[in-house]
Amino acid sequence: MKNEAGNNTISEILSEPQVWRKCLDELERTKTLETIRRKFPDEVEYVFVGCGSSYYLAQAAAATWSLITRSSARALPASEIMLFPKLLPEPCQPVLISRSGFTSEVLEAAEYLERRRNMRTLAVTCGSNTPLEKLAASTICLPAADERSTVMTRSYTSMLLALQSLAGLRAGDTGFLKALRELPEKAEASLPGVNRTIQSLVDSRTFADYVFLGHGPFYGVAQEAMLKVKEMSCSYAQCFHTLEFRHGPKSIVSPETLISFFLSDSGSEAETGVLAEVKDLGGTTLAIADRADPTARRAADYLIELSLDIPEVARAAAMIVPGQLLGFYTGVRKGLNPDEPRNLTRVVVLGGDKDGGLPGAAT
Ligand code: F1P
Repeated sequence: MKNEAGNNTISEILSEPQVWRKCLDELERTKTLETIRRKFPDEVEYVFVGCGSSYYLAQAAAATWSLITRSSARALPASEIMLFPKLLPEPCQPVLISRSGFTSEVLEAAEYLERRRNMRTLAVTCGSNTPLEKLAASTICLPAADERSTVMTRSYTSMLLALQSLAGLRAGDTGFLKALRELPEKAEASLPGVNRTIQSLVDSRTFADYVFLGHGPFYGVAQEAMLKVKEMSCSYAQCFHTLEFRHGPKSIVSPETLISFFLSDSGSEAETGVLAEVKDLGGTTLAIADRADPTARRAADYLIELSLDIPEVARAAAMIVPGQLLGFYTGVRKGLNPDEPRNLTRVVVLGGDKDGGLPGAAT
């Protein structure tokens, strides 16, 4: 395949349903999650930790954990643990998320938690034999989900699915676990239509800036969509909880701003109310839903319906894919190469510690 701009990234995005199936099958075959389930406590607060995309993944994982296991969970950037360690609740169960397993802040957090706070940590990564795996008490490795690209796409969704599966296992929620197992096949069926809709949206016009809105498990998804558009298209993008958008940020609404709504079931009426309001204010709207109600249909300039018909929390991984595609096609339209995003490297290694970083890591 000739080396067109973004070849690696688009093929990794379009491979997601197959990679999800591969990762879930491997976790099932090795019984990794059952082993992890027995090793870690139930009754403490889980704290999901990461950087960049992996922090936004942590947000979606923490919301999933709270909703599915009914026990409290939160997300923190790894740098917060480094700089404000007292923010960490005591006791808690830290879960450290890093595609590479080389990111300095995550390694520093792992070292601090394991050695200074004597906490056993669970790590989730796509790398093999990484410094993170050496530091953590247990590690979930998903090598099939790793990417050649700098930006995280299938690694975000696959690591999220692994953590959602662990939550379902912990809660004994067989319906949720079944929905996650069905997701790859259902998402594979809707992906070509989603891809075409986003391509035609980007082909139809460009936007001055982007806003992404979501609640619950879809807030971390909206955050990640914001980052994908920033990383791959160097566009200005913001993210808010949907109803928070009313409290000031809506002053920026204009036809040149594309405002994307990740619509949930639980918050559908309230979220669709904001969608209708933004449309009335003259904003350009993209609604991403499983199935859109008549109000959403009327207010959406562009509409993605995933039609997965599975419980909303199980849809989180599939909901980010339109955001990944929006960032990709917008970048290509702007003449950029999403495989080589401006100013970015695959791994952020602070202080130039060459041993700790992959080739090309920032210092
Ligand atoms: C985290 C991360 C990515 C970002 C870029 C630099 O990496 O910040 O989220 O997109 O690739 O690294 P990791 O800790 O998940 O490997």
